Amino acid sequence: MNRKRLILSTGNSNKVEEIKYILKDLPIDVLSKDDLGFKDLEIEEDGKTLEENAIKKASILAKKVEDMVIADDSGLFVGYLNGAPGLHSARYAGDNSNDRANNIKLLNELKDVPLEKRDAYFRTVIALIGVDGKVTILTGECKGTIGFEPKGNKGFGYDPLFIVEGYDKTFGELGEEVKNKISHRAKALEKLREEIGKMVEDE
Ligand code: ITT
Repeated sequence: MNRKRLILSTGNSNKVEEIKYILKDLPIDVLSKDDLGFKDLEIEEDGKTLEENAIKKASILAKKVEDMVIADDSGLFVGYLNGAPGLHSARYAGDNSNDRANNIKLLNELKDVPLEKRDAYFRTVIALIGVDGKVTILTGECKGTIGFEPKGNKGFGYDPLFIVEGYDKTFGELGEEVKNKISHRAKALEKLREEIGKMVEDE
């Protein structure tokens, strides 16, 4: 029997690495859209929620392949900033922004805000589209605090600023082995693993 394939609809190579690492023991082949030659497939994220964006990213690619597809839409929600950058985490510092510019903007927005008011959480929403077109949503969250300066050079995005609850260290310092066990994405992928396990068993 051919091994099943799961295609990742994301242009973010850091996410691809994390997802492949977390799902490495599943009895399926995990491939990115770049692996399949869809590198140039740009999908505008114009939804009003992470869910809408995740479903849009997954369904556009699902129409082009005959395999299961997932997309991940994630954001950092800071309490003091009423949930910003949230849905706009990727482009917080402007349309052509990058991780560094986003981190600088976040630090500026929280200038002089004391530690006890710097609570935040990451949220990941994964949309899974089965070969029958069925959509399943899986979510994960991770709580923490925004630090006063970047620490550590592991991970990506806001990781160097995000001090993980119960660890006293940023994801940038903790590194992939810890992050991929406890992160928002790891939690959503743990649920995905169960769903896919069921699908593989059912056949
Ligand atoms: P795709 O849409 O192609 O998957 P993206 O980078 O645009 O890639 P999102 O729309 O989900 O991804 O944007 C989320 C942004 O939030 C991302 O660019 C990072 O800046 C940040 N982010 C997401 N997950 C993160 C994580 O695990 N650690 C740190 N920052 C993260």
